[in-house]
Amino acid sequence: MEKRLLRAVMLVLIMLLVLPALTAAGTAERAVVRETYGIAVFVPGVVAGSPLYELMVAGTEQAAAEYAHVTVRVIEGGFNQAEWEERIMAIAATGQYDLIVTSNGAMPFVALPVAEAFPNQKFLILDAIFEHPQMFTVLYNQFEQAYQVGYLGGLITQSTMAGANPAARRLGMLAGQEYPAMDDMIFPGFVAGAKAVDPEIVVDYRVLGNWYDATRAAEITRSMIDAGADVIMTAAGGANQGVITAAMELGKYVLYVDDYGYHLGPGTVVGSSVLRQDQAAYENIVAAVEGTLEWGTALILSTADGYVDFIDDSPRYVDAVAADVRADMDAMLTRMRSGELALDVPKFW
Ligand code: RBF
Repeated sequence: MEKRLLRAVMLVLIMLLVLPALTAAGTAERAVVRETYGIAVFVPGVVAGSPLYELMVAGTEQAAAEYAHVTVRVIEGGFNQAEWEERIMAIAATGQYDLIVTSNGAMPFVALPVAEAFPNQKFLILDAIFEHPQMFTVLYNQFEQAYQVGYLGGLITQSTMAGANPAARRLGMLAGQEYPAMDDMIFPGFVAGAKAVDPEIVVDYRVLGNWYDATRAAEITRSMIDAGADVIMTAAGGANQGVITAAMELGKYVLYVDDYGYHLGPGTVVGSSVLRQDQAAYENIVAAVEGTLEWGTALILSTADGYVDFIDDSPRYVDAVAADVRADMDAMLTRMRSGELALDVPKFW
């Protein structure tokens, strides 16, 4: 009798201890699954100074601001590319994020083992192309983007603008790193744009080897200018400022890409060819939250779609560039925006 009573008391005690915990766990799980939509933005590098990363964060925050239940956490992965996969694996392993948003052409391959390890994890990967049922990728036609600034560079080098050196017929280009999109889409687009103005123009193509060393970027820029280049395109993230500083000192010109850049060197930055990555992030995140995004899609967006464009309505552009150069640039841009001049993305993937 006593034994039975003891057992009954024990059972009641156990139920009192365990039941609330079980209920709490159930509630917590429901809260994660039904009440919040968690987004982790994984930045492969650092945000500050990298135009496409700044635009990705801005677009994500804009989408999240429309929903009370959407949370955003921005995680900077730093410049050690060997660590990125492990960092994303750890983010997925928390189970807290319905969506991981990231950007650059290497990220589908970095994310692939994570997708395989976590079959419910979804990824929005911007500035990249890959087909996978857990991913949605967005590639921009950067052949057209680079063609735009290459064309302007070609016009400027032939012009009577103060810093132009028409005898050399030489432009410069600095890339942070070499990778398929840079070597097979951006660089050839830049060359094609310049040569459309004058087939004799050559491009001095240099690679920095990282996305942050502005001091070294300035040295390389001086060397390109010494060799005769008068207009230099820079795609080097946080190191872009070194290119602008050196060109400013020597009275030469810079072509900036991905985001509005005229304010970074008024009179020196003469062109800004942009990608609407904030818009692409915003729209596709809204669709993901609404449950309408078609996973497995690899989207390609061009100038005629409005996601690649050249900023020609800035007073700084008007002040920096001669009127005849702007008129020739405008004629080309009008054709590209309408789709009359549509340039294919080279298949680099
Ligand atoms: N662009 C940046 O502005 N900052 C970066 O830190 C950066 N890191 C990159 C890392 C890898 C592995 C790759 C493939 C590209 C990177 N880019 C970076 C370049 C970016 O994706 C884009 O191609 C250029 O900004 C030109 O539009």
